[in-house]
Amino acid sequence: MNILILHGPNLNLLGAREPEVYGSLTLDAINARLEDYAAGHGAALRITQSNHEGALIDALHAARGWADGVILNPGGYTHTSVALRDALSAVGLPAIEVHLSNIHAREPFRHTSLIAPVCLGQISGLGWLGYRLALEALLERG
Ligand code: CA2
Repeated sequence: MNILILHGPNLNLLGAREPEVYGSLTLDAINARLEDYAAGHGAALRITQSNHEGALIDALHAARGWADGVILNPGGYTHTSVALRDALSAVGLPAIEVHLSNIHAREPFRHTSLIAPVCLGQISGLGWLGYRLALEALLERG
């Protein structure tokens, strides 16, 4: 299986600030763990991080015909981006939304996701492990 992993805005700062909220692993360290897991399960990953809404949408479009599924942490765009939701809906790939922190236990503006309704499910609050569990779920689902 081929899986696209999308990391949204500011996630390139992981490990540098707010470890109590987002954990102490850098994004590279998280990606390395996911690559290890995928390699051990015969899956291929394409991983993109961008601080730009349009670049995330372009990566989704470019994955058509290659990806069998998508794992995305849309960062702040989770709560605002109709365009990202439309893109995910348009590509029609099974997707899982992941958040490092528990968005439902934080400020009210983080409680709503515009993306989750077009995903298979959402994993929130389990730190980096959420990505691995999402990968496991997509691989298990086939
Ligand atoms: O919990 C998550 O994974 C979030 O998607 C993270 C977003 C936030 O806007 C969402 O509500 C929940 C923010 C990412 C910011 O990443 C940082 C990493 C290190 C230091 C500062 C910010």
